[in-house]
Amino acid sequence: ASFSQKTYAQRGEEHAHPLVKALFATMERKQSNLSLAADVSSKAELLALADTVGPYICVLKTHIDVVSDFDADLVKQLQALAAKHVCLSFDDCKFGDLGNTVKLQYGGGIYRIADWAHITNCHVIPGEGIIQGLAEVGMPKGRGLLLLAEMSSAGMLATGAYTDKNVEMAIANDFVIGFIGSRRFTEERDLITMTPGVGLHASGDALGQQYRTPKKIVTENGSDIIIVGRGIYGPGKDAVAEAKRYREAGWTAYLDRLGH
Ligand code: 5BU
Repeated sequence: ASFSQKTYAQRGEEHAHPLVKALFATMERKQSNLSLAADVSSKAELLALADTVGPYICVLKTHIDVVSDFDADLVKQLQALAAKHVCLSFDDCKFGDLGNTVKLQYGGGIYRIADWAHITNCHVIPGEGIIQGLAEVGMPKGRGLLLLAEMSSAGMLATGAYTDKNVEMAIANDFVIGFIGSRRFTEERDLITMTPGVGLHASGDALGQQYRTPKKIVTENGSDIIIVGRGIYGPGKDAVAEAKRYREAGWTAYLDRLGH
């Protein structure tokens, strides 16, 4: 059977990577394939959002470099919240440089992404060396990498042969656990797809973002995790109510895919 036809629980049992096993187990237990994109610019807002929405998500996605009062204590508190709510941390930093450079960026600097983010991602524009560089830092720590096989924005250039190359590289590299993209890309091994640009109402924003529904992404396209930001915490929204709604929509779309 296609991976899209299997339950998250079964895929977790059959998966070789401990991080992916843990992710699928969390998804099943919390009945959530929802990741929160917590793009807020202060430490207090980020911690408050992570704590209130934490019960409804499987992955907390950050852009840690947008937090204007970032400090080491923020990381400590985020780790504690991830443990409290049993969700994984994903920093969406989209590395894109030479293997040697990304090693420095991933393991060091002020953010020390590899020390706390279970998942990160990269563009493969420099070639396979970027995966090897990140793997040297992340593999010993049990981390996982997503390749940016596609993006959600209007006019994005990751298409056709470039997307296919991402898939080839993912299959060939154990450090890669999946993709950012809009669909399931391969049946060769169980690589997860996480999809940003998901919204129940808005069709996009003024800067190129495009939204599709959980039904389109999960039921029809076979993606595994929906990533939602402003649909949950945007102006005038009740973040807990919206998180519950997106969790329900994502999970229903998954059950529909299974034919339940
Ligand atoms: P939104 O508020 O739901 O539009 O937030 C989407 C998030 O996903 C935001 O953090 C983006 O940086 C991120 N994103 C995206 O929207 N599209 C992409 O192709 C990739 C990341 Br990769």
